[in-house]
Amino acid sequence: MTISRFTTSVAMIAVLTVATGAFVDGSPARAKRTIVVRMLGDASGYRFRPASISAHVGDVVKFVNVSGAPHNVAFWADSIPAGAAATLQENMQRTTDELTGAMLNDPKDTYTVSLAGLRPGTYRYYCTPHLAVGMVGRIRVLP
Ligand SMILES: [Cu+2]
Repeated sequence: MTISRFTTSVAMIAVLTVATGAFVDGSPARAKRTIVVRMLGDASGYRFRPASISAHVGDVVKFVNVSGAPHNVAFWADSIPAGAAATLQENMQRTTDELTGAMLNDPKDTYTVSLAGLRPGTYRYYCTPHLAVGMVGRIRVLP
């Protein structure tokens, strides 16, 4: 075996080792998660909790009405990644307007937004009835 062939063999083994390690450590299909965001309104104010979350494309955000209803989830069309509105609109069920979800009135009502197929970036949203009192949130969508 010449020096150069030996070097090539070592390099190939290194590549194979790295590739195998990646396969073992990082499963190619990430498990889909559901992240819960509570909608609250009481003496402490109106808010989403947590107001800021990070999630991955394919995850689901589940909003749960806890107190102070009615609440909803509405995204600002100019505060989401460019070109993301159409997919986000498709991923929102029971919409009442552009990027605006159904109103939740009863305790424990839920509203889910799928992050499937969305462009990574920050998505800012608010609650229509309580925007004036600062009920806003954001979802950072990671690849
Ligand atoms: Cu609200």
